[in-house]
Amino acid sequence: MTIKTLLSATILATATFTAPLAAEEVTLRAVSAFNLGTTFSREFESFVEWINENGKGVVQIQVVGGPEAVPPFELGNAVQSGVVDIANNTSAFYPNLVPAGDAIHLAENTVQDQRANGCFDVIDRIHQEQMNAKYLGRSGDGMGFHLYLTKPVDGPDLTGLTIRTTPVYQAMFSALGANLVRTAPGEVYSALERGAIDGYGWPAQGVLDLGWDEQTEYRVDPSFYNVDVNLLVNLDVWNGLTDEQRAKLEEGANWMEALNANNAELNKAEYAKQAEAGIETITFDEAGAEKWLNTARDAGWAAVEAIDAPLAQELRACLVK
Ligand code: 173
Repeated sequence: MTIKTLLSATILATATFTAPLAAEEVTLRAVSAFNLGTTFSREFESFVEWINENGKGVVQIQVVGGPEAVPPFELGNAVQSGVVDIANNTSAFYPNLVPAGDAIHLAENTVQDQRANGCFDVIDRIHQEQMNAKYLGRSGDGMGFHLYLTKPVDGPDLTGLTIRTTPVYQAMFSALGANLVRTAPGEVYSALERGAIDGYGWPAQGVLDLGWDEQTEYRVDPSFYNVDVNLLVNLDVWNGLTDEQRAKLEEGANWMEALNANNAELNKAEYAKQAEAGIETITFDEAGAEKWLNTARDAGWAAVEAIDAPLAQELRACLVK
């Protein structure tokens, strides 16, 4: 038995023992796709603390671990099958399950706007139908993605560069001529160190947390898209909870989403720290920036349309206003 199988079996066994009984406190087991204590797990861990504080006697969450517990690209399957009850995961790590999930990072409005205009329900519906998961909430709003490089570029042309990607950057960077290598975050540092890649896509925040600044010379501005890091609950587990337990989790998710408003300040602070760490900013001129952002948007939506045109249209209508 491998460690992973053992871990899965342990989680499964424990989950069975804690299967919800009416009106009793239930403990849900959660895994994050991102290293605990780093950006993209932090809001999730705050959500867990909030639930454990405010959900006493109703619902509790036990964090089992990060990518060392379940590899990021397998976490979608783990929440789908119920090996974990809750996942903190970005749509880019489960394109096999919800291919049109790529649309979420193309959003130009906030998750609060999407709750108000019905888009959140569409996103929830596709997660339920395609992934057997309740889409509970989102962190990351208000933060864009960047291209980080070990060598300079002088415009939006990535010909000849080998760039680490995920589905987030795939359509855009390949439209701009890059060679792409898809890896989990855990492989980026050594790929840079070996010179196997000339750069990587990553959000505005988190580079220093992961120590990648040691291997990074440049950040390309402007940023594009909107980060999505999602709270997903196995649908069978969700359906087995009481109304009170579900309401508490929803309340916690709303509380977590309010934290997204801090990202504007956090982005600025992170850019200052990157500069201090010696990362230079390459800022395209107006025409370059326009091409960069238009390619991001157009190639991004074209990729979602190629996956499911009617769904792309439905999502675009409520994600861009
Ligand atoms: O670059 C990535 O690994 C990625 O797609 C992502 C998405 C959201 C948050 C952090 C990283």
